[in-house]
Amino acid sequence: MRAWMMEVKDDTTQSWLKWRLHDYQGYHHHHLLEKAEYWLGATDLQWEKHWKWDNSNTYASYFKWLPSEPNNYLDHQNCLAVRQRCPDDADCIDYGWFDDDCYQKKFYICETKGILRGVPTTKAPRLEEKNVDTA
Ligand SMILES: [Ca+2]
Repeated sequence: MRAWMMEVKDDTTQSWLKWRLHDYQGYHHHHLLEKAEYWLGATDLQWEKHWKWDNSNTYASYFKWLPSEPNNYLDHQNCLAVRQRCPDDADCIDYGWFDDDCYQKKFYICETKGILRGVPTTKAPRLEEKNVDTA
């Protein structure tokens, strides 16, 4: 079955992702997950500051950036990721977004068409967790 890097285009999907990652972490209790960062499927590689979802080839209009993000640090951060680990700011967003160097190794989240809570949908994200750094 074809799968692609997850696209988060609205608050419902963002909330679902947050809930699912909390659920996953609660289940596994693995130290690697405590500070885990996960790639999503958007980049601004083609046009700086214009984030495009890769699979649907559409520019993002919904964002959930962490404070001070995206910062395009060293002019070298063009891929989109989420993390739970927050700065101490009161306004920190749990599993908010940040940009990072595309060559960094992180977990990543893919989605595919499938079944979500028993309801057939055309776009039901399903988590597939893999640590690419297991070699
Ligand atoms: Ca960038």
